[in-house]
Amino acid sequence: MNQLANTWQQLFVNVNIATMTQGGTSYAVIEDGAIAVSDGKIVWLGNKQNLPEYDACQLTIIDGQGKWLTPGLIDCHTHIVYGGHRAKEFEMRLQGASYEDIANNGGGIVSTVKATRAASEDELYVSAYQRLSALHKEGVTSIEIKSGYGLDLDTEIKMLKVANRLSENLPVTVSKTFLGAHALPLEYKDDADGYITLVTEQMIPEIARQNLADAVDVFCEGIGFSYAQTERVFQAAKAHNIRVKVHAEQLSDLGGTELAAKYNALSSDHLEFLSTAGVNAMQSSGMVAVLLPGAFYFLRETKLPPIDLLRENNVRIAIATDANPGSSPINSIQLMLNMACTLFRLTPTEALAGVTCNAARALGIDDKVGELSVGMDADIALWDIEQPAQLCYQFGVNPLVALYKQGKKVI
Ligand code: DI6
Ligand code: FE
Repeated sequence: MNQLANTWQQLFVNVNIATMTQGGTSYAVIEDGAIAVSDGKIVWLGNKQNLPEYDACQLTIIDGQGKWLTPGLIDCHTHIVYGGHRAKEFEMRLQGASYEDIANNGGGIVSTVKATRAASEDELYVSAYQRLSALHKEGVTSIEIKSGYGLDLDTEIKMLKVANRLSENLPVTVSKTFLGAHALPLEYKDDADGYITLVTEQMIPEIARQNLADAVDVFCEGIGFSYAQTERVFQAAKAHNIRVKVHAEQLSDLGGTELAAKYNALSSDHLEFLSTAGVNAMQSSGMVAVLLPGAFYFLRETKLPPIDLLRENNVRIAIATDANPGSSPINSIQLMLNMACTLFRLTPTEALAGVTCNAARALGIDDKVGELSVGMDADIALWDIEQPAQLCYQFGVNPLVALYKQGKKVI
């Protein structure tokens, strides 16, 4: 008997595997494959014909009955912790008000800030738990959650603690992002620079001290923060050894992406107005382009991100829900797979890479998750499909059959 196979605890057989080991250029399929798992990690994978001899009595065999395995899905950009909702604003937009009009009139993000400050940690936890559960039931095993609806130190910390609690109570890895520079709170109405001083001199140091954030994000936009203000936040993050990322070029081009590239950012997100110079900066820095079709759809945007240019320059593309109460109240990663193809004309291969390997890279966790290969965590989804493109093609019938987190069956 093979020595290695002695240590196996689980073995998936009779499965086709979309390993997602090639960035977006292919599903990197293994037909009639097998995956062996030990201590929550993938220890063998390949074609069934090459399986070493193993003792079937010593391990749990999972017969996939010819179905498909993919990596557990990753939603790399969300704002799922917040109080209240913005249905009223939705109605106003239907009557002609723009997202920017509403933001400039004290609605928008600031109205969610009010509700989030008023909510207890438990209340925020309960509503965010529902949102994360919905994503998890669609196959999500890793997620990024941003703060940014507190805009004061206590509420920002409250949000990040809720994100921690979610990771303790659901089998989902949570990457936490501090987004203090999301909007200007009312108490700093005419003093954006003063607010940035609060973010850089008080919030970031305290959040770093409590180890509450894996990354720092800024909304670099006309209705958010300027290039210079964004840079001040990046400098503070750098001083505390925290990676940065940016919401940039969503409604206009302020050059936020080029700036983020200088700070070795993980990703730049939205990107509808990204320039050629921005694409070039992404290419040379290796940043991931995170596209958010839900916000594009919900805000009825018309300007597409420069997808051909991103492709030609081999910039990795990730897809995420941007789940939030204002611009994407959509807690469905499967819908994003569909919208990435229908709205952004991504291929199904690119879309699936966008919620697996490239999403992992956008979070800096691609050494552990996002593809199925030896040494990676056994975060594995089993789907009742005949080909991977079905994950993007159809929406509304959930084809997830089973979900494993570090080898443990969680659905
Ligand atoms: N861009 C977004 O898509 C969300 N935040 C941001 O900076 C929207 C947040 C909201 O409208 O509540
Ligand atoms: Fe966002």
